[in-house]
Amino acid sequence: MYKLIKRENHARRGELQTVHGTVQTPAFMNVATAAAIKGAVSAYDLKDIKCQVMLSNTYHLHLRPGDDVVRKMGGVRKFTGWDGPVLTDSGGFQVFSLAKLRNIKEEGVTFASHIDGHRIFMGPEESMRIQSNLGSTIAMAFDECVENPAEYDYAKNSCARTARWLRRCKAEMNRLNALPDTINPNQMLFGINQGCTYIDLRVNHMKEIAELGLDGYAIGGLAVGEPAEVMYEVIEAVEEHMPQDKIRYLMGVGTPTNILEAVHRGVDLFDCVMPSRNARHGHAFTNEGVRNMLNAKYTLDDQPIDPTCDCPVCRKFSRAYIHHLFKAGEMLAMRLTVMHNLYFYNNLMERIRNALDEDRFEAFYQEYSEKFNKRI
Ligand code: PRF
Ligand code: ZN
Repeated sequence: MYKLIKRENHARRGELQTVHGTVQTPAFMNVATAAAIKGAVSAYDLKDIKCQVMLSNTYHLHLRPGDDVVRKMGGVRKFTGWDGPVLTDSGGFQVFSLAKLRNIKEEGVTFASHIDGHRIFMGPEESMRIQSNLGSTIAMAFDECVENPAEYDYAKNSCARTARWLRRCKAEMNRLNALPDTINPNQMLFGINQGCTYIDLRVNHMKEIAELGLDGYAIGGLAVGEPAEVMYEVIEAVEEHMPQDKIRYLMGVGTPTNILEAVHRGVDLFDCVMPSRNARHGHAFTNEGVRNMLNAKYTLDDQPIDPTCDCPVCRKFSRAYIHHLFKAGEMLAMRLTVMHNLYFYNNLMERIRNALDEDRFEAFYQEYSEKFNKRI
């Protein structure tokens, strides 16, 4: 259940109560696609980096090790050792972005595995059954993430189908949650808004799915190549029609600046591979902007990555050491930089929450929205 605590203009401070713990929002979810955070970060480390929610993937875990295996091992929380809330993405997005030779029909999607090419069918019911086997706290509806750009007619038909799929997801989840041997009989379902960049499609779709009384609502199909300004316009248009008493999740977004802009427009929940992916390329997020740890200027720099950061990495290691680890190709370089970046994101959300609690989010937003984008 989502509880709205307070608002500052459109920005919202709230909490999401789940059977696996309460999530303070706005919040960032730490991406563990194949039940592992890339960069050798384990459940062991997650509390140290202020993680509240872990995110895993239906598509990846269905292919490997198989959701039947994860189920037998007690679900994704027991399997990974993370005992807090877990959100699983439905596979919709990954089927469309990773799998080859897709064939979309009313029933669902047939596609070739990106691992060995074997053909698989996934529709709303299959996605819900897999997510039920994974035993996640929150399951995402099975959707089609419409490509950008897309023809209006294509987007319109796809959107209507995603809405029909959502009803099927809801019915299947109700059935699964009521079975006697379900890992998480309280699994929640979030619906996903689509409609490409067509405002009328977006708004109609949102109005339609808002009536289903789901546990939360996501905005999907953004950050897929459209300019940031277009993304912000879509959020503004859709947000007006999102229920106030339900959590709002912007899928796969984004930079610290994108997150601030979205919180400013009324979004509560985020996930993105950026902190871990950028770290693996030596890019560290800081309060002053993005630092490239491969830069030779750090060879003899005894400062931490970010002197204002109190993460476990910044408390102990110098830029010089991390620079050396990257140059030497040591995997510790990635692990330390991923830990710092995830902490930066989770801590950014905490700073946003504190600012909202103290009625100074607007000032915080003004101070940082540009700064975070700089390359230093
Ligand atoms: N749908 C699903 N997962 C997603 C997206 C989507 O549209 C996106 C879009 N940025 C990221 N992850 N199911
Ligand atoms: Zn740090």
